Amino acid sequence: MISLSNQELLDTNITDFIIPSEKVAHVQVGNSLEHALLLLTKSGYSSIPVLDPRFHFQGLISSSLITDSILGLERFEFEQLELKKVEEVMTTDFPTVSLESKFKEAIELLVDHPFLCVISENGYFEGILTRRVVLKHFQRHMYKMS
Ligand code: 2BA
Repeated sequence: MISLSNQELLDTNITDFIIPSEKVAHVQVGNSLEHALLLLTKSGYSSIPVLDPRFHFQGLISSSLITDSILGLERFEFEQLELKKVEEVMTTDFPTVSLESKFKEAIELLVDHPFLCVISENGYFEGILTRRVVLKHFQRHMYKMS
């Protein structure tokens, strides 16, 4: 059974837990796969957002999508890295949340996704909500309850 305080937690707005866009590693539409792979490698993240020049969210790019896209029949075609653009390879098949979203919705989505992109009404990229931040908040809540 869910107690009142647990219900309050589930009804909490996600806004205060967002990592803001300026702190999120990202690439822009038009960037080459080589640039994206460099950024992914340097940042240590396995997947990052793709934005347009006006900071509108377009998709996600990951190291595995990149390596898969340059895999030929017998070898990796590394020369493709500078020829292909991120928008040719990024995925658009994932859920996003809004500034109005609550923890309950976010938790359900974070089961299958390590982070969620937070998008405003006009498609502007506000930042991300990560599993780590949500789990940390839950941990704090658990200790307070015990
Ligand atoms: P992953 O890159 O697969 O990272 C999985 C977890 O490993 C992260 O979980 C974090 O706990 C740790 N980690 C990986 N790289 C790190 C780094 N450079 N610095 C500190 N910790 C690192 P979460 O923090 O829950 O992040 C979930 C996912 O959100 C990450 O998956 C990544 O795809 C994305 N992400 C997190 N912070 C980001 C940022 N500032 N910019 C871009 N993407 C970010």
